[in-house]
Amino acid sequence: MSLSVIFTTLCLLCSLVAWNATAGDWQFSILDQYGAPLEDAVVELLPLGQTEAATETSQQATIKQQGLNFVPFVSAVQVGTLIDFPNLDRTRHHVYSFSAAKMFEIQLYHDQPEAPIEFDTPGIVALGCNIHDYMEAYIFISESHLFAVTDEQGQAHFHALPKGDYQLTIWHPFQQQELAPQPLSFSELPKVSQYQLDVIHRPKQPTPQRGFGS
Ligand SMILES: [Cu+2]
Repeated sequence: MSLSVIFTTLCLLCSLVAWNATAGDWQFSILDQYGAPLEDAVVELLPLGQTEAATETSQQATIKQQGLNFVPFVSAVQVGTLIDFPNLDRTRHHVYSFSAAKMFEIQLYHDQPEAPIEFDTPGIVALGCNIHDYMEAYIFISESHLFAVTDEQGQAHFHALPKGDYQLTIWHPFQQQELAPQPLSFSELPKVSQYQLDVIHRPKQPTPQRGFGS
């Protein structure tokens, strides 16, 4: 393929992407201090000066214990969400949190715990397991209904966002400093924003040893 053909193809792809971007889309790109895409960062948009739309039904979410780890590692939920903690492993787990936003424990169990846990206070909850010390996961409990967790490419997307003023909060479990929340305006035009976060680089969940805890 000649260079000009490649270039034309790329341009065509670019224009398709641009054409596909509809008004009201806001894309966030979160990077670490070295400029590498940062996965598992929470991006929260809190509408300012607007009344939050009341949630008709209580939201539900799931954090599995699978392969001797929590899945997903980071969850973002709206305050009032009920979270289920199904155990898909053959090993029993004992899930707990000592975080102020929600203290609870689910004693040693298999399969499905008796009832989901309601997360009724905004804040951060760190999860652990009494049996497997290395197990960890985080829940970001948001006052807003607008939040997303970045993917492997460090991307978070908001679609069909109403124009207005928002307070932006970005959070990561391994952040070295808290990024101050900042007010931002959104004009309904497709927008791309990029932010950098200083994080500690460590494996998010060490690979469990075979047979450990069983
Ligand atoms: Cu466990």
